[in-house]
Amino acid sequence: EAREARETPHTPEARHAPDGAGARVVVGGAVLRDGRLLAARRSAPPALAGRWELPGGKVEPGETAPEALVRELREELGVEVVPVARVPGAWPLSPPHVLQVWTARLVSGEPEPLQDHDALRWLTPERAGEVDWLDQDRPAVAEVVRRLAAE
Ligand code: 9L3
Ligand code: MG
Repeated sequence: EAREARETPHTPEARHAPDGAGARVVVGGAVLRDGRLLAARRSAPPALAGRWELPGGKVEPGETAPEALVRELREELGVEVVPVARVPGAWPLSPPHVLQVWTARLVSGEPEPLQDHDALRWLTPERAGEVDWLDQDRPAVAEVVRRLAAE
């Protein structure tokens, strides 16, 4: 019973720990094409409008993160992507959400800002720092850019 108490995430810390039990995953996609990274400017909510992100959204019950990414990018941008690899790390959003990022290959469609965004840009690694990324996306973007630049 003592062991069970230790392993069961009843504390706020456990619920809100990145990747911990109880965390709700938001998946962002680092969509790549021809050596460029897709950035999307949020139009909502007001607190985030104007900031740039790796497009994506909440993983729903019964979905894996890559499945959610495919669905979100279809809904938000009208494109088909194939998730490639998880970018190591998990970044806290407002509790209980945490951001995980996957690289993804664009396989069909031309991205359009259909919902939640009002602008898109394809950034070369050199220019990835030119947009005002959401704070939580910055470390993942930095890692993706390091990999792109090394290619
Ligand atoms: N969020 C942060 N960075 C991202 C994404 C896709 C999402 N790359 C944050 C913004 C919202 C929350 O996660 O507060 C849920 O995202 P959405 O479902 O509104 O896209
Ligand atoms: Mg979204």
